[in-house]
Amino acid sequence: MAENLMAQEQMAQLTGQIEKAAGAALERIAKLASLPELNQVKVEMLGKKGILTQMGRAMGELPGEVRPLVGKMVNKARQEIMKALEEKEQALEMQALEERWQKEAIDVTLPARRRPAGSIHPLHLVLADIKKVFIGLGFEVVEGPEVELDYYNFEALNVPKHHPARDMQDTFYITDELLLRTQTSPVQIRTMEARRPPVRIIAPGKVYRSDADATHSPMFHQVEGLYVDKKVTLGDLKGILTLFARSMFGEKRGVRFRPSYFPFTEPSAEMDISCFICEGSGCRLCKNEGWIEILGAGMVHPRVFEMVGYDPEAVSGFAFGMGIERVAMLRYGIDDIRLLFDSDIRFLRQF
Ligand code: 2NM
Repeated sequence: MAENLMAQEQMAQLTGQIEKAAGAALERIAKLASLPELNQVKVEMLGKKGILTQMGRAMGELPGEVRPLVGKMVNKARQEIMKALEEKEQALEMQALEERWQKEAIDVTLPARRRPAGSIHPLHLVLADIKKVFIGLGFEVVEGPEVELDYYNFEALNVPKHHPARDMQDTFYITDELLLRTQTSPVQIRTMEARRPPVRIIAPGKVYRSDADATHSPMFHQVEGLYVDKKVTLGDLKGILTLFARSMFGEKRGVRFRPSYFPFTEPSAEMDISCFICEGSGCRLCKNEGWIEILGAGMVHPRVFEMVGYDPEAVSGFAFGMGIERVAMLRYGIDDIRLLFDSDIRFLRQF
């Protein structure tokens, strides 16, 4: 009986302790506000000195008759605590996720950031048009070195040793024999050396002359053309270049050829087109002339043919050259060549 009483008292005490400890644990869990905190408490409660382990251990020390009941309680308390931890963990994980979603939320209805699209440089627009016309006429595009031998830039083009064009003041010399090409004609010479007629080529590219003002740049671009075959005539020159002028500047364009002089052609000419702004009546663009100079041309000089090993009695040809900047400035009404090289996007975006 006394034993029984003892056991009952012990049980009441134990139950109280268990309830208290479990209540405290549940309360603590309920107050947890973050995952790191929860993990710490979890380790604490499940660890060696943790409430759950201690409860289990205490069970072993109970007298046999109270063990089932107290054991049941302990198990219930353990389950409740485990469940509370799990639920808290889930709730906190969800909360953390919600916070992250909130923070990383993207407004997919916002307009996309604009990517600057860029545009084609006016010199490239003009060159593309020039190429298109001549490719359509069976010409091939050929390129060559910008650092040239004096031989290809002057000698083979029949430019005499003391011609003003050879002057240090006009030409960028690197050594006595090397220079920056002043025209793309050396490409034509190299091509003639390498091939037999017929030759139908255009040579676009950078050229260099020591000259700088509103209409001259020390580096600029040229397109030169060459047509060599049996029986090429001045009539072919006029026909092809007239067709080119009208494709480039409009079918209504009038053209005229004025006599000129180049050491590498004979006869030589400048080609003018009727002003596409005033149609010939006179304006600022054509300086009241009604005509605009567009290119230089001529029949290839026999001496040039001899120097590339062609027989001037067997073949003939015409050649021409134009400045791309000049054509671009005329076409787009640009009054200062430097605008083409400043790379100011406010300027370049207009084309
Ligand atoms: C021009 C004007 C006239 C020309 C001549 C040659 C070559 F290599 F065949 F002799 N190429 N380009 C030429 C002729 C260039 O530029 C105003």
